[in-house]
Amino acid sequence: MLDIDITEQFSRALRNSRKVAVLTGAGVSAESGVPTFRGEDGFWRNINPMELATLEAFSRDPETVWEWYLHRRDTIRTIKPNPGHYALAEMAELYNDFTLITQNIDNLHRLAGSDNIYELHGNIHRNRCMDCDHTDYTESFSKLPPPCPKCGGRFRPNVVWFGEMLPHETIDRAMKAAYQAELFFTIGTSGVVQPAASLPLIAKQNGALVVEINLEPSEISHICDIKYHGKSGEVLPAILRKIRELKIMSIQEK
Ligand code: BV8
Ligand code: ZN
Repeated sequence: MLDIDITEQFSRALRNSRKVAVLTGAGVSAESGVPTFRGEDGFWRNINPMELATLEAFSRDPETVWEWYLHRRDTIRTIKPNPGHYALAEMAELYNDFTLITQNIDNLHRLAGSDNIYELHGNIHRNRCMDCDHTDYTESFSKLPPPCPKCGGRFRPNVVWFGEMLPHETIDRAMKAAYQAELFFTIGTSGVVQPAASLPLIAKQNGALVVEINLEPSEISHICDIKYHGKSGEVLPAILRKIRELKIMSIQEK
């Protein structure tokens, strides 16, 4: 069981923060077996995911893009949340105001019991009609995107592709949570993709203590006050244990 060093500043923030926000990326699901986006394991049939996750690729070759999502749905159906997902779900119970913002579309935070989740880039299990906006959880296994059950239009995965706007309400609420946070965690993200990667900076600029948990330094490490370079599935449970100890100490001191 990993034991981690906690600075006095971090322990004060863990004990006293009322508003906590968390941004997660593909790295938080890596220990569940979900390939990350920019790691070696992220490629599919030697195609870079960045080239597949676009409307242009889907319009040009719907079959290949649709098949990539079917392949990822199949992978995700077989995997489970890891201790990092569960630790975040339990951490949320220990704070009045805890917001979980994820770039991931794999639904693992919800499976681990988290709620109040902002899925910035959508959810892989949902489809959306490009003509009438109807969305549903069609578990379609057809080789080609199925027609929309409502209007017969063109169905697509209900995720945000590169070059597409994020759902307004979701990103607005995520930015508000970052703005108001006293303690902000950025976990398992390379900090490359915008506007998600700007959230830690918004938190920092508005006075939050920003803590990074990532396997290696990222594009946003330089703005983080505290950095744990390790596996989120090990570091998060260790932080959860510290929070519990601190909360018990606070009760005993009263
Ligand atoms: C938008 C859904 C307005 C699909 C995804 C030029 C400059 C700046 C920005 C842009 C630009 N040109 C275009 C843009 C905007 C673009 C962008 O940011 N591009 C980047 C690449 C430069 N953004 C957009 O297009 C967004 N829309 O901005 O609209 C607009 C429009 C046009 C032009 C300008 C503006 C929409 C972005 C959403 C794209 N969709 N996903 C799908 O998944 O199929 S993003 C995709 O990347 C995934 O969601 C993924 O989560 C996300 C971010 O990647 P990470 O999560 O960080 O994953 P990554 O693999 O990179 O890193 C994992 C990290 O974990 C690593 O650091 C690794 O070390 C670590 N790790 C690994 N294992 C562990 C671990 N850490 C801890 N524990 C472990 N065990
Ligand atoms: Zn439709």
